[in-house]
Parts: sequence; structure tokens; C-alpha cells
Amino acid sequence: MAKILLSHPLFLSQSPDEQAANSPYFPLGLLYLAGYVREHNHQVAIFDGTFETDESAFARALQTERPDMVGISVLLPGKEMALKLAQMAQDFGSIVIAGGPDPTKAPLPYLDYPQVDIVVHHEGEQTLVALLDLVDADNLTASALGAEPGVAFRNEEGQAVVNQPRPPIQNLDTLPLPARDLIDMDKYLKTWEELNGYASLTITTARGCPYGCDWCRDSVHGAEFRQRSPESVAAEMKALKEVYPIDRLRIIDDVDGISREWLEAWAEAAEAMDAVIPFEALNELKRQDIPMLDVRDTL
Ligand code: B12
Ligand code: SF4
Repeated sequence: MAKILLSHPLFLSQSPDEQAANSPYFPLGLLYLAGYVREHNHQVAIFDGTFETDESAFARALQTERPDMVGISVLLPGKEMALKLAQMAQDFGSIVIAGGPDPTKAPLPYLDYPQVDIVVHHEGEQTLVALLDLVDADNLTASALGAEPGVAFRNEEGQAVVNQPRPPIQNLDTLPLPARDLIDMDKYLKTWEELNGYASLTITTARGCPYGCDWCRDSVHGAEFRQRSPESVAAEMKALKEVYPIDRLRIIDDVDGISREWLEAWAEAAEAMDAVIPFEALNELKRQDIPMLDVRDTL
């Protein structure tokens, strides 16, 4: 059973911009990956730099977890630290995977860094489990990687190859809930309370956005809008309410409000399950109108 250490290379104490933003959210994508990996019978741990002082904490995590593979989630501003952690992981003897929005936007430059072994681009769950399966089968070879959609790698001649994206998961209800139990949620919620006077956490209801603005070209979840069922989102809200002292949700879908019927069914399901939590979300401007705002006021 292969083991992966999924890593968030952001140290709040070293990031004045993130401190000023006052919104310490954990990247939900890593928690989705962790839940999926766990469900597919691989071992997973998380290294979360957020409240650590520096990369010595990562060195300790490597020693404790001894992972076969280290997966690092990279946003552009975190690239330098991500590459530093990648070097430490490779020196430790782990296989290093870079994934997330920035490697998706431009996978090739990441293969210029010798400390990155493989890049995963676009949606990560299925591709990551496929890589862990290859580790278990002792077959993480260039020829096996050549047949794996969603990866970029170096072939036997050392040339960089970017495979096609993997077709996105159609039924998002099949995904396990994000593995929030693997991070220090209390610390996040207390920090939110101290900084803002209320506690907030993130949730997703959908992936993809059909609008195709330049800003989002080559985005992780693509142009195909896929949405969870209203009941599954309401059930997650109910579970969150029962476990965490939260005041607000931030819905971090690419875009919301695409289907009016969905919103109405969601409001109904949340009320029926006693799962209502005030929320904020991003909506494409043209879709704002009075009925839309009415649904928002229900929740
Ligand atoms: C929520 C959010 C935030 C939150 C949480 C931050 C975080 N670290 O995730 C907050 C508000 C704090 C935030 C801050 C910032 N954000 Co932001 N944010 C988002 C948003 C809206 C959603 C991300 C999300 O959780 N999606 C849902 C999950 C399920 O998807 P995902 O995270 O992409 O993860 C999937 C894949 O990427 C992949 N994957 C991810 N990591 C890994 C790792 C491995 C090993 C593998 C195999 C796969 C993999 O698998 C996951 C599951 O399928 C995106 C826009 C978007 N719609 O993508 C922007 C986005 C990620 N942010 C962006 C930016 C620029 C920022 C800021 C710099 C903004 C600023 N100027 O301050 C800061 C930087 C913060 C930091 N250093 O971490 C850019 C990144 C661009 C880039 N090239 O890197 C995005 C893409 C917006 C955009 N369109 O430009 N952000
Ligand atoms: S509407 Fe928003 S999420 Fe959709 S493509 Fe445009 S900027 Fe991206």
C-alpha cells in the first residue's frame, strides 16, 4: 500500500500578503485528493505549512511519515517554497509530484526543475490514484506514464512529455467528502474568529465554468460545468454544522448560480435537513437578478 504526503507549501508567518488578506483557508483540493486516495486503499498524510514557522517542520513530517510519494499543491505565489520542499522530499528519497492550478496552467516549466519527478495537471483525484497504483505495482516507468492521461513527465530520452488531460469526473456525488479530519481545523476556525470575529470554512458544490474568460483559460476544472446534487451539498453542510463551530461558508466553485432550479432545490434540502449556514459565493455578473438574490436570502 503506497503512502503519499500531500503538502501545502504556504507558511503564513512568511507571507505578508496572505496575512494581510485575513482569510486563512486550507486548499480544499488537497483535502479532496486525500479523501479519494484514502478511499482507494492508499495511505495518506498531510503536511500543512500554514501555522508552522518554516520548512524544518516539513523535514520532521518526512521523517515521521516516510512517504513513498510527496505531492505538492502549487499556486503561482507559492512556487518558490514548493520547489524548496520538492528538493527536500527528493533528497529524502520520495517521488515528487507537483499539481494544482499553476502546474496545470503550464506543466512544461515544472519539468525543468530536476526536483520535480512528475506533474499532474487538471483535476487530480483519478490521476493521483493511478500513480499510486503504479508505485504499488513497482511500475512507475516512463512507458507506463506515457499511457496515463493528466500527467507530464520525462521520457526515456529525458524529453518532457505532456499527456492529454484526463476526462473530468462526471458525477461529483461519487467523490468522498474532503478529508478535513487530517488537518487542524480547530486552529483554522479559532484564527478566523480572532481575525474576523466569525469562523468560516470552504465548501464546493460544482466544478468547471462555461464562460471561458481569458483570466481562467487552462483552469483546473475546465469549461464543463458539473454540479453535485443539492441533497449531497446540504448533507455536507449538516455534517459540518454538527462537527465544527462555524458561522459562515465560503463556496469556492469556479462559478455559481448557473441553474436556478438547483439553487431552489438546494435551499429546500438545506431547510429540510436543518443544515442552513450563511454563505458567500461568486456569481457571474449577468446572472444576478432579484429571484437569485431571493434564494440567497433564504439561506
Ligand atoms: C479558494 C481559492 C483561494 C482560497 C484558498 C487558497 C488555496 N490555497 O487554495 C484563498 C482565498 C485563500 C486564495 C488565495 C489566493 N489565491 Co486563490 N483560488 C481559490 C479558488 C477560487 C478555488 C480553489 C479550490 O479550492 N478549488 C476547488 C478544488 C477542488 O480544486 P483545486 O484546488 O484546483 O484542486 C484540484 C486540482 O488543482 C488538483 N490538485 C491541486 N493540488 C494538487 C496537488 C497534487 C500533488 C496533485 C496530484 C493534484 C493537485 O487536484 C484537486 C482535485 O481535483 C481558485 C479558482 C479556481 N476556481 O480554481 C483560486 C486560485 C487557485 N487562486 C489563485 C491565486 C492567484 C490566489 C492568490 C495569489 C490571490 C492573491 N492575490 O492573494 C492567493 C494565494 C494563496 C496561497 N498562496 O495559497 C489562482 C492561482 C493561479 C496560479 N497560476 O497559480 C486561482 C486559480 C484563481 C485564478 N483563476 O487565477 N485562493
Ligand atoms: S466567469 Fe469567472 S470562473 Fe467563469 S471563466 Fe470567467 S472568470 Fe473564470
